[in-house]
Amino acid sequence: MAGTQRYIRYILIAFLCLIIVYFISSTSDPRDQLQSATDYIKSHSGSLTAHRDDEDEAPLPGLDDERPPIPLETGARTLPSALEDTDTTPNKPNELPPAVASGERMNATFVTLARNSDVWEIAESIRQVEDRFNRKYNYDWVFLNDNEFDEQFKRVTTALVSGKTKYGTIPKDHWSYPEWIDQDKAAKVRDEMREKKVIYGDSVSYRHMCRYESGFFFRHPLMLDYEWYWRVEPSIKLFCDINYDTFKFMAENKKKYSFVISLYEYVETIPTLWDSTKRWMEKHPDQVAEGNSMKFVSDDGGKTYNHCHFWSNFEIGNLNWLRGQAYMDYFDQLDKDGGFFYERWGDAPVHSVAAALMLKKEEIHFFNDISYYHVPFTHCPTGDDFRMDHKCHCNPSENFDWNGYSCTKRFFEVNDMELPKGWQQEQH
Ligand SMILES: Nc1nc2c(ncn2[C@@H]2O[C@H](COP(=O)(O)OP(=O)(O)OP(=O)(O)O)[C@@H](O)[C@H]2O)c(=O)[nH]1
Ligand SMILES: [Mg+2]
Repeated sequence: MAGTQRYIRYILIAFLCLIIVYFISSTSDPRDQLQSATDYIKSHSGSLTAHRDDEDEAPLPGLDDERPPIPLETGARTLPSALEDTDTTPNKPNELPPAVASGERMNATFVTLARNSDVWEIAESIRQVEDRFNRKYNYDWVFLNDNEFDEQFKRVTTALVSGKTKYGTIPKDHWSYPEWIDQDKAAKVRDEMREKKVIYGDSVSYRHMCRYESGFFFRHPLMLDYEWYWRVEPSIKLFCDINYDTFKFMAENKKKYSFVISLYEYVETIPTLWDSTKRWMEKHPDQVAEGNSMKFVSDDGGKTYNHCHFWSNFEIGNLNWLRGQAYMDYFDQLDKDGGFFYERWGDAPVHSVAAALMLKKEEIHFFNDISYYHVPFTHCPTGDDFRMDHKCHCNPSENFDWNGYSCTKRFFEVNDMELPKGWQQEQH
């Protein structure tokens, strides 16, 4: 019995060896396969050209002439000239910027305020920022939360960011009612705003968020290590490549604050913001800059606010400016006056009014080349050539810049800047 089993095992091994020998000897050179594929296309060029009605009987460019097969070692990047001449795919190789940019880095970080439940929306934003910019620069990313970040949030975001990631919990007293706030009065305001259907008008957490972004994020211990920040919110999009270091640009050009979209604020959310601002100006006239952008925020030399503001869900700015005496005095005035809770002051008008009044106008920059979306507005750079050169995928008909509710044209006028060529055609 044992002898028979051994005999069968020998036969099986011999059979297996035969199969292996046959397999090795029958595998042909891959170059032969490539050659025969070319021959196959050639032999079918008649049927392909039959669909073209512009050139009767003309073969597809390149398919007619005798050409050597594509050498394997060149890979897909070097196309035979026959294919380069066509206007079909594959397109001519269009160089991507280098994987990592050379040169020194600035002392800068991305910063995001988020809840654990925002993880997938912020993941989307990070991927956009990394693909279009940060994969080349590897800047850090600070995440801040009024609760502890959970493991999933940390794992997902750490995997996506090319720089270091840091996770901070916000101290309680930066995310709660200051002692001087009458909470019953604040609750009544929220009820009224709910009735009037003011957006986020009945939300307590939204108010803490706006107050935090107005006066605290730049003082978080994790932020103290940095001089520059780029704020990123969940579910934003970037539509064009950014092939230079935006932080370095800010530093070299003496910029302190920047924006991509500007618009008018809902009046119901900030009825007395300007009164508070005027109180600060009266107390600290020395903190109001000469050559500021008052004209951007007021049409009557400072008597009233025209509600123009930079949309702060995107910001690249200087943290030392926000941590400086003037901005801190301004924030303290607003905080004491209580409008974060008795109204619904947003951090966007707060940062904007501060930038407009305490910075020289040349210190505020419009990043035309950072194409951006945050629901519901898009900034898509004006000019076809620019969009092609920077591999933009935004639809220019969705550009908000020249819309009647945008304040960007006013920014150009205040700064004597020439409007970009073609802006009229892209006015919607
Ligand atoms: N940790 C924390 N983050 C918050 C809270 N509320 C908002 N945020 C974050 O604060 C930023 C602004 O909040 P959003 O809800 O985006 O406010 P918005 O941009 O005015 O409104 P949307 O149109 O909803 O985007 C985002 O980065 C949010 O993730 C909160 O209660 N806790
Ligand atoms: Mg948002």
